[in-house]
Amino acid sequence: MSRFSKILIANRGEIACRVIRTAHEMGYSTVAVYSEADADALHVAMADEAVLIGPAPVGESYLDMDRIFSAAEVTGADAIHPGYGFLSENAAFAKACEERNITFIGPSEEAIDVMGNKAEAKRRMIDAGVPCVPGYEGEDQSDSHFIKAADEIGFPVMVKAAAGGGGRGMRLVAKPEKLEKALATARSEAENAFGSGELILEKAVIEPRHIEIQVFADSHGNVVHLGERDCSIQRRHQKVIEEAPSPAVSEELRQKMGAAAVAAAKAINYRGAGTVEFLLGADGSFYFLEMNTRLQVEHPVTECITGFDLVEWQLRVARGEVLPSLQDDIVLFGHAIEARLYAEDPYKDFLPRVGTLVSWRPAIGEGLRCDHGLVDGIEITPHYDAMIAKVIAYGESREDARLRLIRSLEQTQDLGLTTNRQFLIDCLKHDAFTNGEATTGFIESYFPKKTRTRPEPTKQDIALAASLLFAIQQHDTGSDTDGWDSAAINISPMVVEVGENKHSFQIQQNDLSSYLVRAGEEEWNISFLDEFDTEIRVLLNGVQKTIHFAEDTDLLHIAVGALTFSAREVTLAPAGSADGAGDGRIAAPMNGRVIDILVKAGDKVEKGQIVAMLEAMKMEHEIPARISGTVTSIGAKKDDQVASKAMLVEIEAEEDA
Ligand code: MV4
Repeated sequence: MSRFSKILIANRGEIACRVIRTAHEMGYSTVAVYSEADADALHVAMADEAVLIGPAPVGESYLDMDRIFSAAEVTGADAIHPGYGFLSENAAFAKACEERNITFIGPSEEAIDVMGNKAEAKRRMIDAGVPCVPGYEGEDQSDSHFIKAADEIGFPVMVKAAAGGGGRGMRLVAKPEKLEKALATARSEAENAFGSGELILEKAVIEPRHIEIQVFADSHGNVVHLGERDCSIQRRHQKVIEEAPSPAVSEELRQKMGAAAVAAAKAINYRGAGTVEFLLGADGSFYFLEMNTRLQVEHPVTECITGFDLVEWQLRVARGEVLPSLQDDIVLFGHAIEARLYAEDPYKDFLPRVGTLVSWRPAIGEGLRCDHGLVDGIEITPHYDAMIAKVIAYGESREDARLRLIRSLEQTQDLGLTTNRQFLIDCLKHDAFTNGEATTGFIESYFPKKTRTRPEPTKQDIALAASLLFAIQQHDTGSDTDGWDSAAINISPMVVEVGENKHSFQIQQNDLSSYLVRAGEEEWNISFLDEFDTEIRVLLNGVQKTIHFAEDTDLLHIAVGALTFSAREVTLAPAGSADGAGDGRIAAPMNGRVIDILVKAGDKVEKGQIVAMLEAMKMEHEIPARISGTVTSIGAKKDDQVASKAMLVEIEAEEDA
């Protein structure tokens, strides 16, 4: 049988890390490949060896077979795991591996090929007795034939690209008079996207659930199924939340769908991990949709409820072993839910967001799992998928898993990056999901664009940020220990910018780490207790809580509960006018005592001229004017004890400066 010892993972991100973990556990050595954009990625660090295969664009790196094969050659890798996406369902790649005597950890070239074409796949499934949506998948591609077929099927119908997948090139047609136009656009879209204009027709199933069955086959003729996953919560054919088992599938239905999926795999002589996708109608009828000939993103929920490691199964099958468990020994227990964390903005039409993940702390705890390939400071670039992590929770019941997953997402720290974390929490808390009633229409029905609003921090949250910014500043300048004078009342103005808005506070320091923060009529007593890593315990008006923070140049990213926001101090920032009038406000740079004010109202001053002297941190500080102009007011006098940022001198800029 095929023996291998060194596995190259032709992928990146969380799935590369996932495969490497099991490969190492089983005693294999591993080779990572990476693009220039991924030099600092976790999968590169985890693998025994790593090879740079090219620049960031996928066509010149992860999709380039030649570069992958040369990485295998220089490292002596004798097996390739393709992960998902990229080359995982590329029949030519599977074939090329075989030709080079490299074990492709996946199905045969032929199986990939059959399932790559919807029309061909459907014909094979119908022959195998797998239920398919009534439709037309014949060779006659003329409009007249499609029109006749649609009449027989009955409207509404779906027009789909035979070479398509994941909803691309798909059209819902409600009325006969709309069919010709839909055929024309679908045909040209398919031509452009897949290089083939071949179409099929299907009866449209209304508001279906997306149920898929995990299958596994070895090369000795054994085929099993590992139950279903419900992937109904999607948007634009991108899965968002998946679970196993499905709340809509009874044991009886599971047996039927499982048997159909096993029949599908047997019909094409399948080997390895595969997923048979079905649409499930409200009446319990189910129809074959397509088969994915790879390990899927959402495989962890199946691992949770079966107790199996599916990557281990893949490697065992690839080296010729019999499946570790046969159907009678496969029992499902408990419930698992996975949420996909995307770097995207749910409040701006789910636009992908790039940027630096300043601080990343996945939640840990009983029944929790997080699959990711992230490290602090990693750049999320536009070159690859926006999915950055999968957060998974397991529990005895669906409700146990749901509650754990919500808490896990609330505790996950993804500071610095815009993600869909809060949106995932909102979905998981929605009644339709809670009751197990979500269909593929879930997001459109319950979270339409106009109802999605960004959660905003409260004034109290911002007061907390203001006091933390203040405390960090004092710590950084050393003035928390040297400049603080218990005899003086130090009240500092503090203006904090969050998004577009500025918020003004007065901060009175009561103790080394204790502040009274005021904004108008409101006030908060804030003390900082213990600090650990990126966590700080605060006492806020008598209630202790933990907040998380990370500094990113002048921005402070802060998480209070599930809410994350970023704040910046702008107390001394120019008012914003182009003439820099704000520069005329000369403030104390730190807490201290005024030695002298060297100007008076009405004086003309030159830029750079010393206008005040301050004693702070046991030193004298000369404070210069930042602009030339006329002194308009004086804010302190000799021997005053002043707080950081207190106004000392105000200067109006020269007219013709
Ligand atoms: C359908 C359908 C209704 N009726 N086919 C979308 C992805 C692609 N794999 C097939 N898809 C659909 N095919 C018939 N005959 C509805 C969908 C569909 C869908 C399927 C699964 C998950 C989410 C979906 C969202 C919209 C439409």
